[in-house]
Amino acid sequence: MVNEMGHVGPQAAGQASAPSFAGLADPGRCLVMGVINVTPDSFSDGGAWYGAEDAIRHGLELVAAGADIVDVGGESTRPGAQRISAAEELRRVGPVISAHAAEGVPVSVDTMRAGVAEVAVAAGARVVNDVSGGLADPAMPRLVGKAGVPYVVMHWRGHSHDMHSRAVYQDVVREVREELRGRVETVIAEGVDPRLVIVDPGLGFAKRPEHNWALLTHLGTVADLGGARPFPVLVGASRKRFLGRLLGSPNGTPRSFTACDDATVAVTALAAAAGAWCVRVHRVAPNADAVRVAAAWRQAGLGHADAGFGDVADGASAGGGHVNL
Ligand code: PMM
Repeated sequence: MVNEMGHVGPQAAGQASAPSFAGLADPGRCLVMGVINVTPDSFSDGGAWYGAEDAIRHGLELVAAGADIVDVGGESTRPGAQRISAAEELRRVGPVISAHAAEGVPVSVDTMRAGVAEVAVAAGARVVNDVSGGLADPAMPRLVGKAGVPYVVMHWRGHSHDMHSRAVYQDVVREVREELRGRVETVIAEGVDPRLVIVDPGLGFAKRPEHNWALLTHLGTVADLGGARPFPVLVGASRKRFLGRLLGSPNGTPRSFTACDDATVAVTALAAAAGAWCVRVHRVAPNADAVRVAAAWRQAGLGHADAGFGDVADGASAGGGHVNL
């Protein structure tokens, strides 16, 4: 299929069959990506799997619980986080990636650095997940293009230490889509195969709660990037602060991160029913159930013109009988 950028695009995420990528499962439903943060300071699980042995054990537990892929990251992106060196990042993620690859587990590497991505792919990572969408390290798109692996291009406006000041939008859905579109055009021009591009609205990254909700209810708009066909979408809502705020106490105290796992499952069900390609989550088992429920929901709706609800906030009915992306 050809999208507005004039490129052959990926298979539409909102079609009955999801896009498939070599080396990744293709179960015909939204995939579940289990998070392994090999960091002392990630906002939701910092320090829990900081040592390689703990991280490897945790990752294999995530796989046993139903993860289709594990996402290994060594650098915290929590609001206010300072950067670490590339050497330290590699020291953290290298052994964890190798150990999972040796077990045949599909691994993505969560990194903004081309040098780290290169070593990670050589160690067996099958996806590069770049929260900066190629902005933090201009060498990244070319490296990913050469490696020929799927590339998650997330919407990002700058490093974590001051991202809150950048959370200013007139129309967040339109602006995120346009900025992502610019990034996708650039990475394709740098050599990334358009069929290997996955987009991500970047929930919580230079986004206030109302921005996250608007993006979640317009995943289809974000995914199509203004073109004829959507790109696959990855959604990373798990344990994020906007869920804690929603569920906080009447005096305004947010819920703790780990007490937001049920809310994460609710978002997973909605996003998967809306056609998301993958959800990135900390607790895998209930989210693995939720994507199966959503797949049955979508399947049952196929062929029934009144079964969908399109981009939720528009109240539009989905033409294909299931929720459109
Ligand atoms: N969020 C975090 C880290 N990596 N990657 C993608 N593609 N999308 C996200 O939303 C995302 C990410 C931060 O969350 P964590 O610290 O709990 O891992």
